[in-house]
Amino acid sequence: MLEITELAPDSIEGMLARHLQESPYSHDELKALRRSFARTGFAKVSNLSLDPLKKMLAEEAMELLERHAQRRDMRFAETGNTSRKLSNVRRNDILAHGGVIPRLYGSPALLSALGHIVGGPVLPCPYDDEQYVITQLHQPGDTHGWHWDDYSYALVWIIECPPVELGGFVQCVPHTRWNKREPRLFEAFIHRPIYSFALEPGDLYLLRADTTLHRVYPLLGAHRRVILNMAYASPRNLEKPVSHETMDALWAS
Ligand SMILES: O=C(O)CCC(=O)C(=O)O
Ligand SMILES: [Fe+2]
Repeated sequence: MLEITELAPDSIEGMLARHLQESPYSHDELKALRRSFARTGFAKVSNLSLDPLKKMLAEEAMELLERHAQRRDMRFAETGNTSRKLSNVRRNDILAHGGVIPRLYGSPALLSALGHIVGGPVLPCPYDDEQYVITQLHQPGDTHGWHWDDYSYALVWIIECPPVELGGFVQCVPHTRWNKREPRLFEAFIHRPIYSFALEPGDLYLLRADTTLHRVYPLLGAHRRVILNMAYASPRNLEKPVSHETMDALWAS
């Protein structure tokens, strides 16, 4: 692992490592984040990054969207036929044409900070295509409908987001399992509470994405909501094969 002193101080990775080394959360705040993550599958971790980095990342994401976004309108049997109405930029286009996002994704300082919150190792996603994706909702009714992710953790950077009354907030049903042949979403809704979270541009949140059923509430009008999702694996994901049906279809060209 690179020592912080080996990173150029003005490099993107260096800025993030220095920020994280100064510990953006107190002991008590960290405890509260861990508790929220374990209980609800969700933790707002906006302080993990700093404003200049958020700004660089947002500018890159908006530029990539303009050039490489693909519109999707799909439903998946594996998640109970819930909708995906959105535009996205795939990982390979982000890697080929971006700089900030691929460099932040693998930052050892970031992985270590995330590990402190989840209470175990957080690893780069072994399936390259799912490592990161930019997603835009921008038409009335656009939604990233109820689903689980293939890998354990998602770090989501909120780049643009309408006020909560206009939709676009996140809902979670934690401690649920994805059976791809029989997803039975309604059973999850009946047996577990649904938690809802408002978000603003500049927020970051961490999700236990493989055991938390989650969605983005449909937009009520033509407002723009843009996020970058960074997916990470747990050691458990590396032990048994993971299939990728919904994500392969969603990110296909
Ligand atoms: O847009 C969001 O906040 C969540 C995105 C998400 O669930 C995903 O990309 O898998
Ligand atoms: Fe997701």
